[in-house]
Amino acid sequence: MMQNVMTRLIIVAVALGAASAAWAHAFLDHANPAVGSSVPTAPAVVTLWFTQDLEPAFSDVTVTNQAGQRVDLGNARIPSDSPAELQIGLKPLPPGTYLVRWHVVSVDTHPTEGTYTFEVGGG
Ligand SMILES: [Cu+2]
Repeated sequence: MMQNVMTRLIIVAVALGAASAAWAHAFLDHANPAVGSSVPTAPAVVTLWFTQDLEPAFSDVTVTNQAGQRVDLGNARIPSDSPAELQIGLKPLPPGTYLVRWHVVSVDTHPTEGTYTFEVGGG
């Protein structure tokens, strides 16, 4: 009897472990401009690639300058042919450091968020 219960618990634990591995959260995989990078010319778009497909209604990204002002165009989008990708257009950026702040909900409904900076060089 007791052994039967233990066996069931082990089966449940293994199943949960497998499920969490299969449904990992959407973490930032890489970005362009890259995390912490310095780019010589101002990019027109910031693109983020995540480790899991995103829920468009609950996923957004903003880009601000050192004064905290928005420099993005407010047009965050997830390409229909690339559901783990999040893009946003940028205003013309003068040299400086910019903060990318993202918050997304993956298709498994788990929210994640993060920030990173990139620098546009002064030449
Ligand atoms: Cu998750």
